[in-house]
Amino acid sequence: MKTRKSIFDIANMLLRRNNFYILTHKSPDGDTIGSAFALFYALKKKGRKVRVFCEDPFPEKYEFFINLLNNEENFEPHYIISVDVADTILLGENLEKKYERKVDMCIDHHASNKYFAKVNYIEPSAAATTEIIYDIIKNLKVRIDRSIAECIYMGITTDTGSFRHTNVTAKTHRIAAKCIELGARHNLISRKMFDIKSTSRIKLECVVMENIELYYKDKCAIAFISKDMLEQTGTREEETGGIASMTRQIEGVLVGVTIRERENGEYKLSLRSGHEIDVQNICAKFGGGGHPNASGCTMTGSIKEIKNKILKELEFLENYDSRF
Ligand SMILES: [Mn+2]
Repeated sequence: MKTRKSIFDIANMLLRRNNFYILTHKSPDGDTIGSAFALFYALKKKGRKVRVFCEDPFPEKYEFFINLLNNEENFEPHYIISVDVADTILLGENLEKKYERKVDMCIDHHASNKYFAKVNYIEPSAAATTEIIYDIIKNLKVRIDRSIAECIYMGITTDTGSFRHTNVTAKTHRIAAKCIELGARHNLISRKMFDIKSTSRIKLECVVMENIELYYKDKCAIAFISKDMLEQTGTREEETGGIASMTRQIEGVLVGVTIRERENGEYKLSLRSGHEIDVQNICAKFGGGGHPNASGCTMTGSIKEIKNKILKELEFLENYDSRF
Protein backbone atom coordinates (compact mmCIF):
# COMPACT_ATOMS: atom_id res chain seq x y z
CA MET A 1 0.00 0.00 0.00
CA LYS A 2 1.46 3.36 -0.98
CA THR A 3 -0.59 5.67 1.25
CA ARG A 4 1.76 8.01 2.98
CA LYS A 5 1.87 7.73 6.75
CA SER A 6 3.57 10.39 8.83
CA ILE A 7 6.42 9.51 11.15
CA PHE A 8 4.01 10.28 14.00
CA ASP A 9 1.53 7.69 12.67
CA ILE A 10 4.32 5.14 12.35
CA ALA A 11 5.45 5.67 15.94
CA ASN A 12 1.88 5.42 17.15
CA MET A 13 1.29 2.19 15.28
CA LEU A 14 4.34 0.75 17.05
CA LEU A 15 3.13 1.98 20.42
CA ARG A 16 -0.09 0.05 19.97
CA ARG A 17 1.80 -3.25 19.45
CA ASN A 18 3.96 -5.73 21.30
CA ASN A 19 6.02 -8.86 20.58
CA PHE A 20 8.13 -7.50 17.76
CA TYR A 21 10.43 -9.29 15.36
CA ILE A 22 12.83 -6.97 13.57
CA LEU A 23 14.34 -8.33 10.35
CA THR A 24 17.56 -7.08 8.78
CA HIS A 25 18.79 -7.77 5.27
CA LYS A 26 21.20 -10.61 4.50
CA SER A 27 24.95 -9.83 4.42
CA PRO A 28 24.14 -7.26 7.09
CA ASP A 29 25.81 -3.84 6.95
CA GLY A 30 26.07 -1.05 9.49
CA ASP A 31 22.80 0.59 8.52
CA THR A 32 20.59 -2.47 8.81
CA ILE A 33 22.28 -3.53 12.07
CA GLY A 34 22.24 -0.01 13.53
CA SER A 35 18.57 0.43 12.58
CA ALA A 36 17.55 -2.92 14.00
CA PHE A 37 19.32 -2.48 17.33
CA ALA A 38 18.43 1.20 17.82
CA LEU A 39 14.78 0.22 17.42
CA PHE A 40 15.33 -2.89 19.54
CA TYR A 41 16.72 -0.86 22.47
CA ALA A 42 14.00 1.77 22.11
CA LEU A 43 11.12 -0.72 22.09
CA LYS A 44 12.70 -2.56 25.04
CA LYS A 45 12.69 0.73 26.92
CA LYS A 46 8.97 0.85 26.26
CA GLY A 47 8.67 -2.52 27.97
CA ARG A 48 8.06 -4.45 24.77
CA LYS A 49 9.29 -7.89 23.81
CA VAL A 50 11.63 -7.61 20.83
CA ARG A 51 13.96 -9.83 18.87
CA VAL A 52 16.23 -9.11 15.93
CA PHE A 53 16.70 -11.70 13.19
CA CYS A 54 19.28 -11.86 10.43
CA GLU A 55 19.91 -14.56 7.85
CA ASP A 56 23.69 -14.29 8.22
CA PRO A 57 25.99 -13.95 11.22
CA PHE A 58 26.74 -10.38 12.29
CA PRO A 59 30.31 -9.41 11.33
CA GLU A 60 32.59 -9.13 14.34
CA LYS A 61 33.17 -5.41 13.98
CA TYR A 62 29.52 -4.72 14.81
CA GLU A 63 29.52 -6.75 18.01
CA PHE A 64 30.10 -3.55 19.95
CA PHE A 65 26.58 -2.37 19.04
CA ILE A 66 24.73 -5.60 19.58
CA ASN A 67 23.38 -6.88 22.83
CA LEU A 68 22.79 -10.52 22.02
CA LEU A 69 22.01 -11.39 25.62
CA ASN A 70 18.81 -9.46 25.33
CA ASN A 71 18.01 -11.06 22.02
CA GLU A 72 17.26 -14.57 23.19
CA GLU A 73 13.77 -14.37 24.59
CA ASN A 74 11.37 -16.89 23.07
CA PHE A 75 8.00 -15.64 21.90
CA GLU A 76 5.80 -15.63 18.82
CA PRO A 77 5.81 -12.39 16.82
CA HIS A 78 2.71 -10.21 16.74
CA TYR A 79 4.33 -7.51 14.66
CA ILE A 80 7.13 -7.93 12.12
CA ILE A 81 9.26 -5.00 10.99
CA SER A 82 11.97 -4.97 8.35
CA VAL A 83 14.68 -2.31 8.35
CA ASP A 84 16.82 -1.22 5.38
CA VAL A 85 15.35 -4.07 3.29
CA ALA A 86 14.35 -3.01 -0.24
CA ASP A 87 12.93 -6.35 -1.37
CA THR A 88 11.98 -9.59 0.40
CA ILE A 89 14.65 -11.46 -1.56
CA LEU A 90 17.21 -9.46 0.42
CA LEU A 91 16.00 -11.05 3.64
CA GLY A 92 17.85 -14.18 2.58
CA GLU A 93 16.43 -17.56 1.72
CA ASN A 94 15.25 -18.72 5.16
CA LEU A 95 13.82 -15.46 6.43
CA GLU A 96 12.16 -14.83 3.09
CA LYS A 97 10.49 -18.23 3.15
CA LYS A 98 9.20 -17.62 6.67
CA TYR A 99 8.17 -13.97 6.49
CA GLU A 100 7.83 -12.96 2.84
CA ARG A 101 4.12 -12.13 3.12
CA LYS A 102 4.08 -11.43 6.82
CA VAL A 103 6.06 -8.23 7.19
CA ASP A 104 3.78 -5.69 8.85
CA MET A 105 6.02 -2.67 8.53
CA CYS A 106 8.90 -1.90 6.20
CA ILE A 107 11.17 1.00 7.13
CA ASP A 108 13.67 1.84 4.41
CA HIS A 109 15.44 4.51 2.37
CA HIS A 110 16.00 2.67 -0.94
CA ALA A 111 14.19 4.32 -3.85
CA SER A 112 14.01 0.84 -5.39
CA ASN A 113 11.92 -0.46 -2.46
CA LYS A 114 9.23 -2.93 -3.49
CA TYR A 115 6.57 -1.88 -0.93
CA PHE A 116 6.16 -5.50 0.16
CA ALA A 117 4.85 -4.89 3.69
CA LYS A 118 1.40 -3.96 4.95
CA VAL A 119 2.74 -0.54 5.93
CA ASN A 120 5.73 0.88 4.09
CA TYR A 121 7.61 3.91 5.31
CA ILE A 122 10.12 4.66 2.58
CA GLU A 123 12.15 7.86 2.62
CA PRO A 124 14.68 7.94 -0.25
CA SER A 125 16.02 11.33 0.82
CA ALA A 126 17.36 9.79 4.04
CA ALA A 127 21.06 8.98 3.75
CA ALA A 128 20.60 5.96 6.00
CA THR A 129 17.66 4.03 7.40
CA THR A 130 18.96 4.95 10.86
CA GLU A 131 18.04 8.58 10.07
CA ILE A 132 14.42 7.48 9.79
CA ILE A 133 14.74 5.31 12.89
CA TYR A 134 15.99 8.37 14.79
CA ASP A 135 12.81 10.26 13.88
CA ILE A 136 10.63 7.31 14.82
CA ILE A 137 12.32 6.84 18.19
CA LYS A 138 11.88 10.52 18.96
CA ASN A 139 8.17 10.07 18.33
CA LEU A 140 8.09 7.01 20.57
CA LYS A 141 9.01 9.42 23.34
CA VAL A 142 11.95 7.30 24.40
CA ARG A 143 14.99 8.91 25.92
CA ILE A 144 17.80 8.26 23.45
CA ASP A 145 20.68 6.84 25.48
CA ARG A 146 24.23 6.20 24.39
CA SER A 147 23.61 2.73 22.94
CA ILE A 148 20.76 3.99 20.77
CA ALA A 149 22.71 7.10 19.72
CA GLU A 150 25.74 4.97 18.80
CA CYS A 151 23.65 2.59 16.68
CA ILE A 152 22.16 5.53 14.81
CA TYR A 153 25.49 7.27 14.36
CA MET A 154 27.09 4.03 13.17
CA GLY A 155 24.35 3.46 10.56
CA ILE A 156 24.83 6.99 9.27
CA THR A 157 28.63 6.88 9.02
CA THR A 158 28.68 3.49 7.32
CA ASP A 159 25.97 4.27 4.75
CA THR A 160 27.53 7.63 3.91
CA GLY A 161 31.11 6.35 3.74
CA SER A 162 31.93 8.60 6.68
CA PHE A 163 29.91 11.57 5.40
CA ARG A 164 31.51 11.47 1.97
CA HIS A 165 28.74 10.16 -0.30
CA THR A 166 26.28 12.33 -2.20
CA ASN A 167 23.41 11.06 -0.08
CA VAL A 168 24.57 13.23 2.85
CA THR A 169 22.28 16.14 3.63
CA ALA A 170 22.24 18.89 6.23
CA LYS A 171 19.74 16.76 8.11
CA THR A 172 22.21 13.85 8.14
CA HIS A 173 24.71 16.09 9.92
CA ARG A 174 22.08 17.44 12.28
CA ILE A 175 21.09 13.93 13.38
CA ALA A 176 24.74 12.88 13.70
CA ALA A 177 25.42 15.98 15.80
CA LYS A 178 22.45 15.14 18.00
CA CYS A 179 23.83 11.61 18.46
CA ILE A 180 27.17 13.05 19.58
CA GLU A 181 25.35 15.30 22.06
CA LEU A 182 23.59 12.19 23.34
CA GLY A 183 26.89 10.48 24.01
CA ALA A 184 27.88 8.70 20.78
CA ARG A 185 31.64 8.19 20.73
CA HIS A 186 32.13 9.19 17.11
CA ASN A 187 35.89 8.73 16.99
CA LEU A 188 35.68 5.24 18.46
CA ILE A 189 32.94 4.31 15.99
CA SER A 190 34.83 5.71 12.99
CA ARG A 191 37.96 3.87 13.98
CA LYS A 192 36.06 0.59 14.37
CA MET A 193 34.15 1.05 11.13
CA PHE A 194 36.81 2.46 8.83
CA ASP A 195 40.35 2.11 10.16
CA ILE A 196 40.65 -1.28 11.80
CA LYS A 197 40.78 -4.28 9.50
CA SER A 198 41.67 -7.88 10.17
CA THR A 199 45.01 -9.12 8.84
CA SER A 200 43.17 -11.46 6.50
CA ARG A 201 41.10 -8.57 5.15
CA ILE A 202 44.25 -6.54 4.44
CA LYS A 203 45.74 -9.52 2.64
CA LEU A 204 42.57 -9.91 0.61
CA GLU A 205 42.65 -6.23 -0.36
CA CYS A 206 46.21 -6.70 -1.65
CA VAL A 207 45.24 -9.67 -3.81
CA VAL A 208 42.14 -7.87 -5.10
CA MET A 209 44.13 -4.73 -5.97
CA GLU A 210 46.79 -6.79 -7.74
CA ASN A 211 44.16 -8.27 -10.03
CA ILE A 212 42.13 -5.18 -10.83
CA GLU A 213 41.48 -4.57 -14.53
CA LEU A 214 41.02 -1.16 -16.11
CA TYR A 215 38.86 -0.36 -19.15
CA TYR A 216 37.68 2.60 -21.20
CA LYS A 217 40.77 4.79 -20.84
CA ASP A 218 41.06 3.74 -17.20
CA LYS A 219 37.67 5.18 -16.32
CA CYS A 220 36.25 1.79 -15.38
CA ALA A 221 37.82 -0.59 -12.88
CA ILE A 222 36.78 -4.20 -12.44
CA ALA A 223 37.80 -6.09 -9.32
CA PHE A 224 37.28 -9.79 -8.70
CA ILE A 225 36.85 -11.62 -5.45
CA SER A 226 36.89 -15.36 -5.91
CA LYS A 227 36.24 -18.04 -3.33
CA ASP A 228 39.87 -19.05 -3.83
CA MET A 229 41.03 -15.57 -2.80
CA LEU A 230 38.98 -15.78 0.39
CA GLU A 231 40.43 -19.17 1.19
CA GLN A 232 43.98 -18.21 0.29
CA THR A 233 43.88 -15.17 2.60
CA GLY A 234 41.74 -16.78 5.29
CA THR A 235 39.03 -14.14 4.93
CA ARG A 236 35.48 -14.95 5.95
CA GLU A 237 32.63 -13.83 3.72
CA GLU A 238 31.30 -11.46 6.39
CA GLU A 239 34.66 -9.64 6.52
CA THR A 240 34.38 -8.48 2.92
CA GLY A 241 31.88 -5.66 3.49
CA GLY A 242 32.70 -2.33 1.90
CA ILE A 243 35.44 -3.75 -0.28
CA ALA A 244 33.61 -2.56 -3.39
CA SER A 245 34.51 1.04 -2.59
CA MET A 246 38.20 0.25 -3.26
CA THR A 247 37.61 0.49 -7.00
CA ARG A 248 36.57 4.13 -6.73
CA GLN A 249 39.77 5.08 -4.90
CA ILE A 250 41.77 4.78 -8.11
CA GLU A 251 42.37 8.17 -9.68
CA GLY A 252 40.34 8.69 -12.84
CA VAL A 253 38.01 5.75 -12.27
CA LEU A 254 34.39 6.87 -12.68
CA VAL A 255 32.70 3.50 -12.30
CA GLY A 256 34.02 0.65 -10.21
CA VAL A 257 32.66 -2.87 -10.54
CA THR A 258 33.38 -5.59 -8.02
CA ILE A 259 32.50 -9.11 -9.10
CA ARG A 260 32.25 -11.51 -6.21
CA GLU A 261 31.95 -15.25 -6.62
CA ARG A 262 29.05 -16.79 -4.72
CA GLU A 263 27.73 -20.34 -4.48
CA ASN A 264 26.37 -22.34 -7.45
CA GLY A 265 27.96 -20.35 -10.25
CA GLU A 266 26.37 -17.12 -9.05
CA TYR A 267 28.19 -13.81 -9.01
CA LYS A 268 27.31 -10.72 -7.03
CA LEU A 269 28.19 -7.44 -8.72
CA SER A 270 28.63 -4.20 -6.79
CA LEU A 271 28.84 -0.99 -8.77
CA ARG A 272 30.15 2.29 -7.40
CA SER A 273 30.22 5.65 -9.17
CA GLY A 274 30.81 9.36 -8.75
CA HIS A 275 27.76 11.50 -8.30
CA GLU A 276 27.01 12.27 -11.95
CA ILE A 277 26.76 8.62 -13.09
CA ASP A 278 23.73 6.55 -12.12
CA VAL A 279 24.64 2.90 -11.67
CA GLN A 280 21.27 2.00 -10.17
CA ASN A 281 19.74 2.03 -13.68
CA ILE A 282 22.43 -0.33 -14.90
CA CYS A 283 21.89 -2.78 -12.04
CA ALA A 284 18.12 -2.58 -12.51
CA LYS A 285 18.57 -4.01 -16.02
CA PHE A 286 19.90 -7.14 -14.36
CA GLY A 287 17.22 -7.30 -11.70
CA GLY A 288 19.22 -5.48 -9.03
CA GLY A 289 19.09 -2.08 -7.43
CA GLY A 290 20.29 0.12 -4.62
CA HIS A 291 21.24 3.77 -4.79
CA PRO A 292 22.34 5.94 -7.77
CA ASN A 293 26.01 5.76 -6.76
CA ALA A 294 26.07 2.36 -5.08
CA SER A 295 24.09 -0.53 -6.47
CA GLY A 296 24.30 -4.25 -6.92
CA CYS A 297 22.90 -7.17 -8.85
CA THR A 298 23.39 -10.91 -9.19
CA MET A 299 24.35 -12.67 -12.41
CA THR A 300 25.01 -16.23 -13.48
CA GLY A 301 27.27 -17.49 -16.25
CA SER A 302 30.98 -17.59 -16.83
CA ILE A 303 33.07 -14.77 -15.47
CA LYS A 304 33.90 -13.77 -19.05
CA GLU A 305 30.23 -13.52 -20.04
CA ILE A 306 29.41 -11.49 -16.96
CA LYS A 307 32.31 -9.14 -17.57
CA ASN A 308 31.23 -8.60 -21.16
CA LYS A 309 27.63 -7.92 -20.19
CA ILE A 310 28.55 -5.29 -17.67
CA LEU A 311 31.24 -3.73 -19.86
CA LYS A 312 28.67 -3.33 -22.61
CA GLU A 313 26.52 -1.23 -20.28
CA LEU A 314 29.53 0.92 -19.47
CA GLU A 315 30.69 1.48 -23.05
CA PHE A 316 29.66 5.13 -22.83
CA LEU A 317 32.65 5.73 -20.53
CA GLU A 318 35.04 5.44 -23.48
CA ASN A 319 34.08 8.93 -24.69
CA TYR A 320 32.85 10.32 -21.45
CA ASP A 321 34.48 13.32 -19.88
CA SER A 322 33.79 13.89 -16.27
CA ARG A 323 33.20 17.48 -15.28
CA PHE A 324 34.16 16.66 -11.72
MN1 LIG B 1 20.96 1.60 4.16
